[in-house]
Amino acid sequence: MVSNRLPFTAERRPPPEGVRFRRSPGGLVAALEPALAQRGGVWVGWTGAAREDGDAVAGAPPPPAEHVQYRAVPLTAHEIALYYAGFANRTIWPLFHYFVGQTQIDSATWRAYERVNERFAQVAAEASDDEALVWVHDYQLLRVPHHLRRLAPRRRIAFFLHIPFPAADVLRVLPWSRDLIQGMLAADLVGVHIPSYADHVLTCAERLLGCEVDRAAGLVRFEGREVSVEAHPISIDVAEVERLAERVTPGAVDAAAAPDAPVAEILGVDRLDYTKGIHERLLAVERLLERHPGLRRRITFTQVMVPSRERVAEYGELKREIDETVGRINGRFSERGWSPIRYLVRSLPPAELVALYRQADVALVTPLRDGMNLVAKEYVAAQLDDDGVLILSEMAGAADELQEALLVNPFDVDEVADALHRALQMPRDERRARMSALRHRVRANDVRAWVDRFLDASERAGLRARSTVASPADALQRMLAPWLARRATVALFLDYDGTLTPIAARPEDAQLSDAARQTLDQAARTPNLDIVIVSGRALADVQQRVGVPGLTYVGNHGFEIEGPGISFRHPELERWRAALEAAASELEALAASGATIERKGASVAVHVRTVPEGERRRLERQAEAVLRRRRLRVTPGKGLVEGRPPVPWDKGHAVLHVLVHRHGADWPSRVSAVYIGDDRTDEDAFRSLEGIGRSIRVGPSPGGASYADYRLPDPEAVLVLLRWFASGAFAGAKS
Ligand code: GDG
Repeated sequence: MVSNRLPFTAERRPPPEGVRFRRSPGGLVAALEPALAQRGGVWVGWTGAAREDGDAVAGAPPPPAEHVQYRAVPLTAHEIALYYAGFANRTIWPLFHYFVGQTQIDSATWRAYERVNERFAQVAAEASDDEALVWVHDYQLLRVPHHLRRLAPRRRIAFFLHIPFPAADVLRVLPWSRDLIQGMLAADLVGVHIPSYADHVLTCAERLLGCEVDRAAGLVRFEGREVSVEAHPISIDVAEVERLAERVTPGAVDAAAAPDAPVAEILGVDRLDYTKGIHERLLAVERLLERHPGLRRRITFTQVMVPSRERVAEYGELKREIDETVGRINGRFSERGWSPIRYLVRSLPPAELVALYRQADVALVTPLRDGMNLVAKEYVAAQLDDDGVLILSEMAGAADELQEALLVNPFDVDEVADALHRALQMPRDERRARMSALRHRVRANDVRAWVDRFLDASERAGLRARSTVASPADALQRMLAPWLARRATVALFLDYDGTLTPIAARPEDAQLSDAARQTLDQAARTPNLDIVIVSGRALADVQQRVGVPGLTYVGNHGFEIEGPGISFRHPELERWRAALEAAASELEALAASGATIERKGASVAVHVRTVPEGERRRLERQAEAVLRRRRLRVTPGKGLVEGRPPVPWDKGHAVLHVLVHRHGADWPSRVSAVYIGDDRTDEDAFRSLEGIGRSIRVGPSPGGASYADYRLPDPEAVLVLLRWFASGAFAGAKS
């Protein structure tokens, strides 16, 4: 189990006591721990105390069951500020709850989030083996599946998100939206509360990552794996709520039947949070009292508010605002012996909370947006007499299941006030009909049943992911086909090293396989297919290595181009020839340390892949210094440093030059341009084609960032895709 917090809370006490821990109450912990104990397992999480506050791990309470261990992920106060109070609670939390204007965009907090998620993944990887199932929880850890998959490719991973997953147009506000979806999709199963969140995950995977999606089956094909996306509505510990409710004498007052009855109880229970709609709810109570003066002295609204996220500044401001509104409304309506609002700002013991549930005639659960909302379900479970009315926000995930509640739009103060009035007038028969239906449903999906179902689904998803090794090239074909079918011609640009051939330690060893050459040969004769080989190598070198006539060749990162009807040399080359020669001669001195110097005419490269690792950085620095002195442009590559003329010309310019020269300036309406490459220098071409062509990055990119639309794992997969192009099958889809 991996969650932001271990299942206990840390309290800082004055010395000598220091940090003290208390077990967290709550249904989720109560359900997860027995599941862990039964299978044997480790719970990985943060203790809640900063590393500077002492050895939190040592002071942690022992696990309550045999076969359960706690493993703490240490965080410094600075990391807590950036990762937890920052990215998790000031960026993801507001955005995923549709508070776009309140979403902070700050790359420093993002970097900390990434770092901390990686650390969680490391601890989880160490605490598990390939037989284990790793269950990762919630929005603080969206990147953990990604890092865990990298560290332990065969782990079974399931992820559950406890908050809403937003629509694609909202998610894309975040500069790191793609990273977050990729992070989750590294799991075998992504679980959310309700079908609409699952739909949003599928749409985001499709639109933001270009994944192939099977909506009917709830599957995303991502990096050669099939990921299940499923709705699993969470629930509560029904038996525990019922047990506590039985000890309470019900205080239900039938306000409708006895118009002079002294008091009807309305209840609200929330963590202090702007998503919970507490302020709007108070305004609805005020509106009720304004409109129905007869209800004054006869109703009391109790709001329990548990302080939370005190490290996040917005929560302090919100608290002040709610305090003021409570004071204003009480000031306006209170009379001797009666105040409309009872305001409890603290966490109550579970028995007291359930007593409030049982005694409330009406529960007012009106979040502006909520993943599920457990308070609604707890209130229902506590109504042992099937009495009581639940007013529930349509914006809570719980509204999907709890349709017999009075559903309201929490932003509409009038509507909520009307619903309150209706609840207070509701005939007993209607109350019982509604509440018994609700209670029936909540009892049928207890949190233990939820855990079992989620674990079963994880097993199934893990098995499927292991048995279907979907070919990534096949998936890509299916995605490209409809786009290719819209234009008559395909221009396919292929990088050489790392794309058509695996990267070799010495550049001279990177030979094209016979299979690849035969496929290129066939492709050269395929109608409506224009193949262009693009390389950083000298033009003559790449022409000789591929050796297929009829293709277009781009050498020296675009400075030289040759093919049917085209012969181009960049006009600036002559001017820089002398500087390149001089630099190359000077660089020969590095050969003594094992580097290879490659003179490519329009550029010069120093290869250090053959140099012992400890020496490489020093040689690279020396090479860079020489090139800079000659005023050449220095570009790092995979195991090499290159110098080129300092003119704004790269693979991207060359690709556009070929397209315009061959097909005219308005080529995008007639030609589908596809670029496949693996290197940093290919990113220039990806960027040039953004939106007007399609690009595919081969292998991983450092830090995961790329301008490419799609990915393929290796040159083998490129060859599979190339065969499909060469067969002409891409034209088959044309209508
Ligand atoms: C997140 C999602 C999703 C409240 N006051 C007291 C107290 N509570 C307990 C309630 C309930 C829990 O806190 C609150 O759960 P919610 O579901 O309402 O909301 P979040 O904390 O925002 O939880 C949410 C949930 O994750 C699970 O997936 O439903 O949508 O936002 O259990 O009873 N407990 C005690 N004293 C209090 O005063 N003991």
